[in-house]
Amino acid sequence: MNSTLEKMTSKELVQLEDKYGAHNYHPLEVVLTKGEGVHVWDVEGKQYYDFLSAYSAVNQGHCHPKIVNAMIEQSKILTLTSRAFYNDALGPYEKFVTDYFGFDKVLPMNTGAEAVETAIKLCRKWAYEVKGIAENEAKIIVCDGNFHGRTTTIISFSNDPDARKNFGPYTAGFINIPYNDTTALEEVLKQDNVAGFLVEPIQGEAGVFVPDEGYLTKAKELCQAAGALFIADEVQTGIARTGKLLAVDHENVKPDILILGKAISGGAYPVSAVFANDDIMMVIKPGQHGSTFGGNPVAAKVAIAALEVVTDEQLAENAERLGQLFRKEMDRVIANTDLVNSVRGKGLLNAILINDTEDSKTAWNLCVALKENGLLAKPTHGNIIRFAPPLVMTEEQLMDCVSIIEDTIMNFEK
Ligand code: IF1
Repeated sequence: MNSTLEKMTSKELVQLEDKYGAHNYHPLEVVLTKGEGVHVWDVEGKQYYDFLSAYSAVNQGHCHPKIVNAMIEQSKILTLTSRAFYNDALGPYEKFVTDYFGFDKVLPMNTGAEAVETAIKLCRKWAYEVKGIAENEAKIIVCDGNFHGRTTTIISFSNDPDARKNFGPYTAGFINIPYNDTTALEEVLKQDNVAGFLVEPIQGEAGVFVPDEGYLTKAKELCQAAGALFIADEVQTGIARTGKLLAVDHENVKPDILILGKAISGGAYPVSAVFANDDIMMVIKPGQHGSTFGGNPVAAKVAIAALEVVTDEQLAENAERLGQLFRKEMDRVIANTDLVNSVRGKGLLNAILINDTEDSKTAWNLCVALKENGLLAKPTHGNIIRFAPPLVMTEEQLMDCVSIIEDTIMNFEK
């Protein structure tokens, strides 16, 4: 096979994945080869608007030159030392990123799931060594409908049968309560041995479920009163996606532990991070937690560049403004169709609810039609379609996308 002479077709590439890759995904049938800003191209050369942004990792747009350049330049000098030695990129990154998010300390990891695991370990250790909970008794409160990643511990407290079933035995020490329910939280915080509350400020996988205003404020207050840590998983909602740098900023709530991933690197490289102040973070001592790749020099340089782009290009402000416009336009479209029930979301993390059952193919088929018309999105939970374009989108591009979505909905036949 000579890739410069024979270019493979989409169909051939799909067949390769099907034959040689594990079947742990069911992708939309489009094979991408290039991305730039809000656009991606398939191997046949067709251009699309990307309305998934790699699940909100590519907030800064595909192949942002500043981020790519940071990655290339650092890759030529030093890529990995492990944490057995110091490297000259990590300290400056740690100073930059803790200033940026307003915490004493950061613990660098690579993927979102690893960062969630880190937060869980940190919370437990704090509970035993600072709060004084008896060994192995700590409990962490989590919400029904959560999505925090794919590790054995994390799926132990998922309610999604696909994510969980036949992966047991499960990790103990978690209590599930309904999302967006401060009464339930207050009740369960009365139990002994509660170490913390782990929550997504907006539930992503649950279908972009935005809690009531005041939920996060009240939840933080209740945690504080009970001496439990408020842990925000902003892997998906963070980095300007919802119209503020962090989704908790909408209510000016400061988490005790903040978890970031995805767009902290602009999707160029796996970078995640856990933030806390010294009274919490300093319970972890040398040898007690780590990662070969976490805090590597490329990650450090890429993350600084990616966060500078967020500030320089005012991506939070853009997400807020375009998000308002998008929901207004969708409301107008929805008023004229029976196919869609409603639109919800914050900033540029939105979803439309299709007027059909969860087991119907309607949302999937609508995504196929959107793809034909040049816009890529993916259903979640069968009848919900998530719309999360890169935040570097212009108003003109957004209105172009609204036309594509409107035309597709209006011409769609079940
Ligand atoms: C997949 C959803 C998005 C996350 C939150 C931690 C992680 C994620 C709040 C773990 C990851 C992903 C992973 C992706 C699908 C996806 C997702 F549909 F499941 F909900 F984004 F919308 N916390 N979310 O959303 O981060 O370890 O993956 O880096 O393919 O599983 P990771």
